Amino acid sequence: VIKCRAAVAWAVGQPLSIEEVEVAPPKAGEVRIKIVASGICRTDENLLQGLFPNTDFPIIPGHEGAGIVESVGAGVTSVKPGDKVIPVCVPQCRECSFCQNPEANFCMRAHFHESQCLLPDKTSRITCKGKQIHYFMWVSSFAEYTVVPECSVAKIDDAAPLDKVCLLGCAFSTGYGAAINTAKVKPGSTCAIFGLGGVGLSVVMGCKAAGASRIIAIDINKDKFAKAKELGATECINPQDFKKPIQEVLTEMTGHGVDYSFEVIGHVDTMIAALASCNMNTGVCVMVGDPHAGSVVSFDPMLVLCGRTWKGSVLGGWKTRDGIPKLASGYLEKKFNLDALITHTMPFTKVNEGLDLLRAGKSIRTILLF
Ligand code: COD
Ligand code: ZN
Repeated sequence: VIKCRAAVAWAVGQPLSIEEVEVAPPKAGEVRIKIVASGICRTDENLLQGLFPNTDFPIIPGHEGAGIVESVGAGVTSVKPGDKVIPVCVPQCRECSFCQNPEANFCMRAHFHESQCLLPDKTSRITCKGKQIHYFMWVSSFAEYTVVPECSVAKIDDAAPLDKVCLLGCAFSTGYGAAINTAKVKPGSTCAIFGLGGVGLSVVMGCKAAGASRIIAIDINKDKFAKAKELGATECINPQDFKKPIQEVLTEMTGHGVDYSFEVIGHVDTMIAALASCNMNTGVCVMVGDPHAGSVVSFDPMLVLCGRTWKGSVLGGWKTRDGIPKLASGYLEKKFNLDALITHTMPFTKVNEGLDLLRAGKSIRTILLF
């Protein structure tokens, strides 16, 4: 058993508490990881605000981490102690029908199918003050050590800097893949991205890499525009600067709507606005933002009847254990810029300050160092 520190959420709405926890050795099929760095994502904040009703407290948040394998349980073959890894919030079991389908990435062991608040044997390896602590999406990277199933561990290049590639655990992979894999943006096309957080800015990078000639970035916080332009946006607009609905503004700007639109906020109204912003016949709208549990969207069916495509994307469509190592190598080959997403770096014990920066719209990504 390793005694170490972790940021524990004891109940909804409370600040995280830095606690000493006990992390038991990995059982068969499990991997114990020493976390080195972790990003803070909006989804962690949503968890703390109680927006995931099927999630149990006390819990250790964090799902954008990177670390080094400390030890492995019986039967683990894909990683060994000392390997650099990214624990992934969408597993890849390599056995289920989705894993065996080359077009699919939402493994049947992912959280919509199987709760990931506890390990597959319905226990946790982490305890604090005698209480069992729950997992967040089989990652819980706001801890110095975590134990996760082998199907949730991606082995990456030994040369990868963990304080940067941790962003491949969520933000970059989710956004970049939504453009490249899910929308399959074509060269010369026009794209609109709603929401310029770490995920939305990664969509901007994906659209640029795919050769889009017009990339319109949309946010109610104009402080995000400079970074969006740096990463490839050709125009930035704030819906609050217009009297008309933003979908009408975009339709006027482009003639009959964009080729690809992306919702990267998680609000029902911006989902409809994004759908209506792409052209009525060949437009593709990709939903990336996680809607609040229980939200219901109502929309005019004519929006889709004329040919528009409305699709979702989970973790950018990557098969995680295959795709994330390739992205880590791509970063080492300087194929894309993760560093631009990092606005703050701090010791993990300051995690509440990092969350405050996200809430205030002042950070893109804060990297916690362990
Ligand atoms: N119109 C325009 N922009 C808005 C609006 C609005 N009405 N409301 C908010 N925004 C902007 C904010 O100003 C902010 O800049 C941006 O939207 C959101 O950015 P962040 O930094 O708060 O959020 P991210 O980028 O960290 O994450 C956003 C998601 C909602 C995409 C994320 O939480 C999520 O749901 N992920 C997708 C689900 C998924 O694949 N999950 C895998 C693990 S997270
Ligand atoms: Zn995330």
